[in-house]
Amino acid sequence: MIINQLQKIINIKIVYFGPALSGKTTSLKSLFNHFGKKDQVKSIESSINRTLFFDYGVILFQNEQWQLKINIYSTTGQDFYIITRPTVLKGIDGIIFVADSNELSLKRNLISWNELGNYFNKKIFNEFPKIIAFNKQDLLNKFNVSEFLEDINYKIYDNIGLKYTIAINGEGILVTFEELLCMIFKKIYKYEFPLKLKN
Ligand SMILES: Nc1nc2c(ncn2[C@@H]2O[C@H](COP(=O)(O)OP(=O)(O)OP(=O)(O)O)[C@@H](O)[C@H]2O)c(=O)[nH]1
Ligand SMILES: [Mg+2]
Repeated sequence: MIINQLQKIINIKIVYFGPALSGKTTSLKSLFNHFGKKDQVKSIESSINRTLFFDYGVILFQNEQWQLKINIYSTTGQDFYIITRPTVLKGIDGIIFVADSNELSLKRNLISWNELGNYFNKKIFNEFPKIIAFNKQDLLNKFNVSEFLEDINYKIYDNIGLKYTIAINGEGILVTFEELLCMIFKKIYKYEFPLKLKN
């Protein structure tokens, strides 16, 4: 988060992360669709619609004084471009981990979750605002969520939420985004608000 007191702009960065083809790009586009900004997502894709580097878009909120600029990215799930992922994760304020709920994808979700954790200091990652969005809820052959949560040792994490989404029709996408924003702001108030009162 970057707070520019002079220009009255708060910059936030949020990333959709997850295994290949879990629905990261579809989730991001669906979110922008909610705000009527679907055409404003910048994507670099292969000829078969796979994300090459990342997708990116900005959503702006404004009150009389302050502008809130939310920069939203999705990483590529293609391992060939793995080098781009830590770069996209730099300076982030929150993560939406898009899990593929297909029962055949359980292991790929676990590998991706562990990879994500390895980009951060353990303590920071445990406290970091993050939501696991179990996407593709429309599928019939889904894995058991409690199995996944047990495998990642869910209980050790603070600031973590669980949501269920169907990115192809937008179900659960906005509420997931809103909950992550709440977590991010709660964290900032907790740590920064008392400091501000001193001035
Ligand atoms: N059934 C179903 N399919 C979905 C859902 N969300 C995404 N998909 C499909 O899953 C495929 C991959 O979606 P993408 O959004 O491109 O996935 P991604 O995670 O961005 O993929 P990479 O960037 O290549 O890693 C597409 O065919 C989507 O239509 C969903 O909620 N349900
Ligand atoms: Mg993608």
